[in-house]
Amino acid sequence: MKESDTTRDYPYASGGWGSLKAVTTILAQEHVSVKDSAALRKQNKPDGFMCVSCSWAKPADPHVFEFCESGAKATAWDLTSKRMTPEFFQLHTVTELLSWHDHDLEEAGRLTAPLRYDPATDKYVQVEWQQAFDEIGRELNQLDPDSVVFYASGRASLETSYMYQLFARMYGTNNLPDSSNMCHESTSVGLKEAIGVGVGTITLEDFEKTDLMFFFGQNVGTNSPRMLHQLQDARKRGVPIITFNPLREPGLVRFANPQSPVQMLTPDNTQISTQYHQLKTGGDTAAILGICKAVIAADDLAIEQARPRVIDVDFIREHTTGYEAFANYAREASWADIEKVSGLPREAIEAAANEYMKANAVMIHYGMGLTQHRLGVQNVRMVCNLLFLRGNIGKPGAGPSPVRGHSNVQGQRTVGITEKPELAPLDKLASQFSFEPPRKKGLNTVEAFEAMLKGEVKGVFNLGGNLVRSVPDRLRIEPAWRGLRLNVNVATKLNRSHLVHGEISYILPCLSRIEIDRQASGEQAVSMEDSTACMHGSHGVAEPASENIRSEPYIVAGIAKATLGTRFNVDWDAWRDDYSVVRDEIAKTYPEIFHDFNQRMWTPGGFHKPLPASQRQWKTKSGKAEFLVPKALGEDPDMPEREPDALRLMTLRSDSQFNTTIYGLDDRFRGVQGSRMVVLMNPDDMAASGLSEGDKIGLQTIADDGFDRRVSGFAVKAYDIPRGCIAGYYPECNPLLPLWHYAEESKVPGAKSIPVRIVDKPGAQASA
Ligand SMILES: Nc1nc2c(c(=O)[nH]1)N[C@H]1C(S)=C(S)[C@@H](COP(=O)(O)OP(=O)(O)OC[C@H]3O[C@@H](n4cnc5c(=O)[nH]c(N)nc54)[C@H](O)[C@@H]3O)O[C@H]1N2
Ligand SMILES: Nc1nc2c(c(=O)[nH]1)N[C@H]1C(S)=C(S)[C@@H](COP(=O)(O)OP(=O)(O)OC[C@H]3O[C@@H](n4cnc5c(=O)[nH]c(N)nc54)[C@H](O)[C@@H]3O)O[C@H]1N2
Ligand SMILES: [Mo]
Repeated sequence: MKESDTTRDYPYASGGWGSLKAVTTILAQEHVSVKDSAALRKQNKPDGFMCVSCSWAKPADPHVFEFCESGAKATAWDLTSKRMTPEFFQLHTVTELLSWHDHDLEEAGRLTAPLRYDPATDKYVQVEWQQAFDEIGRELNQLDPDSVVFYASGRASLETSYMYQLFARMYGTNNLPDSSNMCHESTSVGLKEAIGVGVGTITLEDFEKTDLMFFFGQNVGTNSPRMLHQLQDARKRGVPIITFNPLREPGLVRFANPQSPVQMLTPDNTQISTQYHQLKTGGDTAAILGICKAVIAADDLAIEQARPRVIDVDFIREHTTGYEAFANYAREASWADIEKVSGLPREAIEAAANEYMKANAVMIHYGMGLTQHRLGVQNVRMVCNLLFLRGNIGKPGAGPSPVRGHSNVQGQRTVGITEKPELAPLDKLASQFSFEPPRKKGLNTVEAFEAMLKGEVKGVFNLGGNLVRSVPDRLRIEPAWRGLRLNVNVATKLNRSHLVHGEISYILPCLSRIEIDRQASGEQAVSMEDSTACMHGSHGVAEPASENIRSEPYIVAGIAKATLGTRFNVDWDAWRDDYSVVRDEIAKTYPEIFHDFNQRMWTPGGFHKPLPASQRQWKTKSGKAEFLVPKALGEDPDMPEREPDALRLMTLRSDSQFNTTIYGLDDRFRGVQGSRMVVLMNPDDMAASGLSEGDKIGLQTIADDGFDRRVSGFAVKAYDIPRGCIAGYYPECNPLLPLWHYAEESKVPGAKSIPVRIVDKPGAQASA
């Protein structure tokens, strides 16, 4: 058993000099000019652009450099002076480019002109914009709308997203999957059921009022580093932070603030986690249940001894349903089971419970470590159960905090990108635009690929993203993707999904949000929603990468017009020329959220979307906040009990990537260098399998559907991770993740627990 409730020293604090050095390195690598690098000063500022990396909140009073290492890398990646011109595509066939590494494809620079695949030469060839729009419109009109999928990756603005969903619905389908289908959909489903809104309820001010924070399965130092500012301030006030994570993540252990030179020169950087519990992968329901069990036991004892109650009796009585059933389940659960599934000793869980019982206002931050499991939705419900016990929602300093991924992934949902008709304001759209929107449920991401494997999907429109890399089961998906009739890609850079072309494939290069967007009515701004449900305006500051690239609204409007003609009551040209007109329409559709949108978008710190749950109003089925009795402690129906050597593989991000965009091959925080083909493993598991550091192995998925999923060439690296759990990188490991291995209620792929076995051990015959 690992020592689990102390925090050992770690040589690589996150932030700090290493981080500044990484920023200057990437600026040099991308040949970003001094003039353009000045853009960094405008990042996440009220008069500048909103970062294209993560969706963490943007404060009203930003720091001088309100960006982090990851954000600076993302900016440099877009501002690169490298270009992928039509001449580049004349020199390289698609077949040749398919052999390039993901990193090299994007590293070759920004796309500069619209391109169409030419089967005769196997090359992408430049076309005129209008020609592209016309052909795409013609093709779409020949396809059955239900056989076309409109994916959105999460970066596109509120304006673009609103236009996109309207276009898809006027065209005739609710097939509007997005990246959150692989990400926080477990949150959208779980929180909606439990508290009536599918998003977190905390804001930045809550950090000043909280007196305890938890982290479950979120890697702040790598994936939302600007949040470290709030964590550090809270730690200075003495707020404890309790982390549950199988890996000892350096970014959750300590933080050196690069904006504080004094701190960087002294070893006295801030300790982040005051308790660090290395639970087993998939052990969160068990661990949270253990905390709840300890709280309920303490409350039972208080009743017996006639002392003040431990649970918030008034909150539970007035605001919740299902408490008794849940409490009984927790009372009856055995510590032996909880210890076994969580991999944590009872004392460790009780130590966390003791802090919880002392605190008056508690926030729970969480990420992919909770959502990307077969029981991902249940994990989210367990977070709510724990919060409800002491009324930790709808009061200052308390609440659930799902830390979102893409910079506008939450906002896309807010303005109608969803495959679920009940979540879109269809009646409103019908009257606003005098048309009959489709009412049939659309396909989410997993369903879109299930349908594609059956040959039912003929066209895919990708508003960003790199689906052949980011979705599960790459080896099954790529051949199906090749069978598409139409593949339209709006993108800033070339990626593999563009190269695995269909019969007719387009690459339509778009502006990055960092760039100045000039339209007929002048320079345009756009807007997005951050992880705390605040809306922000953003305007570009850098010159566009090419004169021949277009904004996302321009491209969506152009294709919508070419497809729909004058059949509908939308002046797409007017929307294209002036985005404030689009914002007026958004305000009409959603007056409570977006009234006076054009003025309010420049509110410092953003304007907040009203969330009934934060006022203790519950838009749930029962009208109350709902406790849930978990259906299983941690049981993963795909994890074979019968195979004792089975390992659970979690797939992770490094600090040198943004999803499928690979900036570099190092993972500085985890001490991995020069290759992403690495498996992190407990030294005892290595010994038991006869492996030494650096040995090359293959992994094979344990599944009995007759499809052999394996990836070879991983180097073994000893790591501080519980036995039976291993870690590798996403997207390299995606061929191992079966498409059907997902959370039942949300269909989020179980990317954090793939059952695998080791194959191709050194010295052994390759196994069958
Ligand atoms: N630099 C950078 N920033 C990013 C991204 C990026 O790729 N690079 N991606 C963006 C996107 S789209 C998203 S969704 C977010 C993702 O950000 P996160 O939610 O932090 O996602 P991951 O990096 O996938 O890993 C999450 C953490 O979960 C832990 N974990 C794995 N399994 C379990 C488990 O069973 N239980 C618990 N408690 N923990 C577990 C892992 O050790 C890891 O520390 O980041 C966003 N920000
Ligand atoms: N095994 C495993 N699989 C996972 C995950 C995991 O943890 N493990 N995480 C999942 C998660 S959380 C997510 S969010 C998905 C992400 O999946 P995707 O949305 O498919 O992937 P991204 O890598 O975010 O998309 C990158 C591409 O977007 C384009 N792009 C970049 N900026 C812009 C822009 O401003 N506009 C447009 N139009 N295009 C742009 C570029 O061409 C770039 O190549 O992957 C999921 N897949
Ligand atoms: Mo994500």
